[in-house]
Amino acid sequence: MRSISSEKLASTYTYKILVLGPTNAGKTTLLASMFYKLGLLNPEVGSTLLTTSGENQNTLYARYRSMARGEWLPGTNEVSEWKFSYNVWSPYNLEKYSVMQFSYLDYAGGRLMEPQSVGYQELLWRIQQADVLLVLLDGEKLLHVMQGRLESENFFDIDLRNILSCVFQGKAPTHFVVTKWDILKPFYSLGDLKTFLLENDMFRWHIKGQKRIIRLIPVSAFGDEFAKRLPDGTMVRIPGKQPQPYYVEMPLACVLIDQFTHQLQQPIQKFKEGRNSPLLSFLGRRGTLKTIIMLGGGISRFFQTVQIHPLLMAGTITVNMVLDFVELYGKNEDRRRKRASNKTKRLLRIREKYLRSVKNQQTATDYAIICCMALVQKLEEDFPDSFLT
Ligand SMILES: Nc1nc2c(ncn2[C@@H]2O[C@H](COP(=O)(O)OP(=O)(O)OP(=O)(O)O)[C@@H](O)[C@H]2O)c(=O)[nH]1
Ligand SMILES: [Mg+2]
Repeated sequence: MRSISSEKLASTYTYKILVLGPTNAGKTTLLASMFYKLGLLNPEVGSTLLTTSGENQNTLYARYRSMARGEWLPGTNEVSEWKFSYNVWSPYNLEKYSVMQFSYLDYAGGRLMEPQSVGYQELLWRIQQADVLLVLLDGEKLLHVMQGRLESENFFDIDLRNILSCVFQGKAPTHFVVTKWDILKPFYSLGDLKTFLLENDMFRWHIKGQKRIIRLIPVSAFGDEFAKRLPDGTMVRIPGKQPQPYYVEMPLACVLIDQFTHQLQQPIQKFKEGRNSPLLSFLGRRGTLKTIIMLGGGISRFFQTVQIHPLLMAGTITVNMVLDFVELYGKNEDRRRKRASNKTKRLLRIREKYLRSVKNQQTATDYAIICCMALVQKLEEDFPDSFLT
């Protein structure tokens, strides 16, 4: 039986997310719409609930409500930290289990990113501590740049230069989140955007050769039906329509999977570099992740020195599934595209089955992991171009 202390440890295990982006990129709006979507039961994401303090909840709902009324609010322009608890709710025994925490640090862009600014050293420290870095790119601005209405140097040199040079001082998985996708989508696909970004030397040099996971995630806090964009660029609400945010939950869903994959890389590297017998080295070079872990002494021994959610490793069936799921990260694009084919339905069936067995924190964590896998799978299926590395 699992001890109480390890269950407590699991519920307080915190994933640190650092959000960076120029002013007006949509950082606060993303947070408000993500909370709106994940803070209530929603079959799209599974039987999970994101909760936070009463004060945070009021602030985020107020932000979301003004957005839904069609009030385009001014930026917040400050550094703010938000703490969330991720819970699983069982409709079978009517219990709620807290399985992990997320700390979401919204770091305004601009001057803070400049090496001479007062907070620069602290920012670098936070980048190194983060489990995942979210870099928000303003979708509307990108549209203007891609249409040649704004000099691309403005975007790359002013918005991105400082962010890229900070972000790549750390090693954490990095998600480029393209906000306001509702504005970009009628004109360009994610593939067009990926090609456009990679044509820029500075962007390509930063991305190429990186071992970390780098994703490109399109999100919309409004959805496609809520507002109309007039030719002069202003947004007007379409009467009677409500916002239908889409993909706003994906950055959070990717955190757990990408942090696990990232943590796996260290012991794998160590094993490959270790002075193993020729037979072990041979098997390690050619084997699957599971073979390497087995050769490295089993799961708990293999992960001794890295930071992983304690109950993620303990659920033997789920750890097996997660290993299969992340197996293809290091592989070439064709194989990853193959993974992104038609598996969401299967994962959703497994998710339903697991929900029935949720009865303690271990089973709740297993269920939460499957929910995240199903969402990541959906993202990759809908957008095979969302891999940047
Ligand atoms: N059409 C559309 N507009 C959006 C979306 N997300 C944000 N916006 C608009 O973009 C503007 C800026 O959003 P904010 O969330 O305040 O941006 P921010 O990055 O927090 O800005 P600062 O706090 O100044 O750093 C607001 O007027 C939002 O309504 C979206 O998904 N679609
Ligand atoms: Mg803001």
